[in-house]
Amino acid sequence: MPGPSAPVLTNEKIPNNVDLSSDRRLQRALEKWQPEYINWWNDMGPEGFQDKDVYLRTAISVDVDGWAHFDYVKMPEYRWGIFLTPQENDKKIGFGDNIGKPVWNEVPGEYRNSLRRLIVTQGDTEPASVEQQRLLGLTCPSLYDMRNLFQVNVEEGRHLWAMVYLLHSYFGSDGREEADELLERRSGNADHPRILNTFNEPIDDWMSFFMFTMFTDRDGKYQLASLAESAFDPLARTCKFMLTEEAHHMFVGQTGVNRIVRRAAELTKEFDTDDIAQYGGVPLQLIQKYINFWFSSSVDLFGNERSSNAAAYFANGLKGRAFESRNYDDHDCKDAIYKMDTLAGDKIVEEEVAGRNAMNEQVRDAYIADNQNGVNMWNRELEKAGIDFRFELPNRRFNRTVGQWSEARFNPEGSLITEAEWDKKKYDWVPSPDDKAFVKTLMQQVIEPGKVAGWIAPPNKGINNQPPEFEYVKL
Ligand code: BYC
Ligand code: FE
Ligand code: FE
Repeated sequence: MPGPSAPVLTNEKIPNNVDLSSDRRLQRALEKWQPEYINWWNDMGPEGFQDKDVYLRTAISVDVDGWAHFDYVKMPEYRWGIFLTPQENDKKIGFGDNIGKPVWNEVPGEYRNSLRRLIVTQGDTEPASVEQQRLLGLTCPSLYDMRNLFQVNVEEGRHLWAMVYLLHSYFGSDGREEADELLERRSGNADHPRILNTFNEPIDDWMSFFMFTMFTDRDGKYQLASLAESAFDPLARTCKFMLTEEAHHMFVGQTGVNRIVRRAAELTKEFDTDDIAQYGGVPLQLIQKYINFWFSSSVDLFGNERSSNAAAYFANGLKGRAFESRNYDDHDCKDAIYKMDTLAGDKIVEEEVAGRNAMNEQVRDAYIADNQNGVNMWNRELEKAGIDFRFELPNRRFNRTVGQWSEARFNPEGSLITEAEWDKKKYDWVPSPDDKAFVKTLMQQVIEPGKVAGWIAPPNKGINNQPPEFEYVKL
């Protein structure tokens, strides 16, 4: 519940901390886009629950302690706002050729196309994920989970607003056109798909949803953190605030999978078998297959191992590495060397690559390490239960569709295999049609407050200090 000193939502049509009302042209342009956005939300947003009251968090400022306001709201009436972290005095560019020079508050002409492209690619993922998840409310394992789904969805909607604000403010009529197109592409549509591969994959069961929020939203964390380093300061400031919301999305994934693992461990012990499908649990092997699929797809999202695009973004200050100042010493990288595995015929050999050309791979390294921490937590759940099975992240070469490893087949350990071996084994590694059909049988909607479906353990605690049995959605 909001404390007595919590700030109240403003009456402006578009809540913001960017003094929107002082720029009438921009305000009018965004107010014209707003009904288009609402149309898109009504068509492509959560199916079946648009008129229900949902207990949601709304960003109302960027104050560390007071940014989040919790209350019941009908999703189409959610106050999607524009919030940038405060401008810092004398802020300097932190990496690349322009290091030490003041950050930019306008878009330099020579970087206009590159920046627009980065912003559009980022923006495109946000509505894509809402489209991918639109039917999940119909099969939610609890009201608590349904609420978390909708929370993630409205915040991805706000992230779209964040990018559209930049396109409208800084990119003139091309920016407005791009903003319109962000509402026109559709996840999974053969003729008009979303830009990046993972955002065209179906998310039609909750196993996939939790894996996506674990692995794919974490790509969001690393990409946003990379853009938060940008010399184009409005982009940096908007991404910095988006990261605040992102933490909850990954929490949903991390704890969601953890609860599936806990339930699986309970059933394994209760019936003294790991064949727990017959008792309505998700076998650990099957959880591993979902990990393999969503991790490998998300690993694709970092782009080519060697990228001259990424080298130019870095040199020019458009996009750094995630947590550039905190986690790296050399912020120039002109003379840096990065040692990278490369496929040479049927051998994997180490090669030296110019550091700036290896930016995508460096961010991917950090991303993989972060995921490993999450997997370790799931394994502790198994350890506590006295079960020997352990989850593993597949090797980064496994099941790739982008970059050098997409040119051959690899097993989860990362060894080169033949196409024939892949065909024979692939459904030992990623979910088969039968696996998906089984998972579908588990996806039965549970909506009684405090009750949870049989394939997943209840949450440890509720949201915003409310109890788990709170009426998170009024049906
Ligand atoms: N699928 O030189 P390369 C999030 C294309 S998630 C399809 O390596 P670059 C969220 C690439 O576009 C965060 N195509 O590219 C999470 C390029 O195309 P062209 C999203 C791909 O630029 C959950 C070509 O391959 N944000 O926020 O170095 C829920 C050559 O590639 C893919 C961003 O991605 C792919 N996976 O790196 C909601 C940040 N990967 O030029 C939200 C902005 C590459 O040949 N984007 N290609 O037509 C970027 O920084 C870069 O575009 C990338 C790619 C890192 C994605
Ligand atoms: Fe997002
Ligand atoms: Fe997210």
